[in-house]
Parts: sequence; C-alpha cells; structure tokens
Amino acid sequence: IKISASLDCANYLDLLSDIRKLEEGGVNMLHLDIMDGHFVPNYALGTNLLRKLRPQTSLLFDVHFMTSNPEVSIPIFADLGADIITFHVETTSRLHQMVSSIKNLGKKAGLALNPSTPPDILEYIFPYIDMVLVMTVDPGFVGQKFVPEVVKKVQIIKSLIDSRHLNIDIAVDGGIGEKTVPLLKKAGANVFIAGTSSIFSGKDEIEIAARKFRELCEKTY
Ligand code: S6P
Ligand code: MG
Repeated sequence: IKISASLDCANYLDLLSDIRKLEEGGVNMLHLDIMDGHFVPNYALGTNLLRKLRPQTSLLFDVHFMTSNPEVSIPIFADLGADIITFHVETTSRLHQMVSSIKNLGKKAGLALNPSTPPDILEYIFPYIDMVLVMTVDPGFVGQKFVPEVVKKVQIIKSLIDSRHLNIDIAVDGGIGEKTVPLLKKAGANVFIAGTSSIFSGKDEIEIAARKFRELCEKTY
C-alpha cells in the first residue's frame, strides 16, 4: 500500500510545515497535480514550486499531468526531480512513444484514465508501464463527487494485470476516503491519493489524519 498526498489540497501559506506533518504521518509520496487550463479548465502547480521543494524533502514526487502535449512537460519535470510521471491517455495518440521517453529519462511511467475512458486502451501498453492512475472524478478540481461506476473499472484493470503476471500499481484519485477506500481496495487499488476527503479534511491534524488514512487503506475488506 502506498499513500500519495495531493499537495494542491495543502495549505499554500504554510506549505513546508504541511510537508513536515505529512512526513511525520508516514505518507510515501507527494502527488503533484499539474494543470494547464487547456486539458482541464483550471491551473495548478508549476516548475518553480517543484524546484524549491525538491531539496526540502525525500518524499517521492508523484507528478500527475493534466496537460495537453505531455511531450513538452515530460523532460522539464523529469529534470525537476519527478520520480513517477503520469499523463492522460486522452492527451496523446503516441502512447508508446511518450511512455518510452519517460523510461529513457530513468523515471517510472504512469497512465491516467478519466472516469469515462474504458480500460481497453491499456491492453497493448501494459508491458511498458509502472502504474495506472484511475481517476474517480473528472480531473481538474479538488473536492468533487466520487464516480461509483469506476470501482468496476479498477476490478477489470486488476484482473488484466494479474492475468499477465505484471507488477503494475493501481492508483485511485478523487474523493478517496472512508466510504470509497473499502470498495477500491477490494477492487484491487494499492496506491491511494489523499485529498480533501481524507488527510486534508481539516477534521484532524495532518499527521494524525495521515496515520488514520494509512490504517484505513491497509485494512482487508
Ligand atoms: C483532481 C486531481 C486530484 C485532486 C484530489 C483531491 O483534478 O487530479 O489529485 O487533487 O483528487 O482529493 P479530493 O479528496 O478533494 O477529491
Ligand atoms: Mg491528481
């Protein structure tokens, strides 16, 4: 089980202290949402932020591009210290090329699927990727309503991966919390993106919320 905390949900006015609390709370990665106002109607995070953050923490950088033209973004963010680079299958007709450019830069490659995108698109690219990021809300905003139909898609992806004896992570992103983790864990997800539905809900201090979230994700359902 891996926990990736979505930095766009943290307190921008006191970011470093939130990151220390996340480290204390035992999260594995920082989920960094990059938005370009084109693929999604919003903007989030950018190059200078990653540049300043990289020397401050040893947490893995899990970069989620919600951008058109991933070919432009990949080398830039690889250079800024991204560990996992994930882009949307809806943004390119050159999946194999994009994935191999990520691998050639020495990074892990993830593919993201919108809630309405069928899993079939993964069939011929499976052998080359490290992670599938299954969006459980439409990308673009924090605090959206979970799309329950996606649980079935996670199940399908899990069985496709298992039948090929591959070692590929299944990450889920959007509305991940007490109600949805049991369903998604059972379906086969093993990377949980934490946002306003869990660690950043404001109910508990971040480090306590992070520990509770890990307990929730590690349970068997
Ligand atoms: C959505 C983005 C996500 C959000 C996360 C927020 O555009 O890719 O990573 O930051 O989903 O979590 P929540 O619990 O507010 O939905
Ligand atoms: Mg995301």
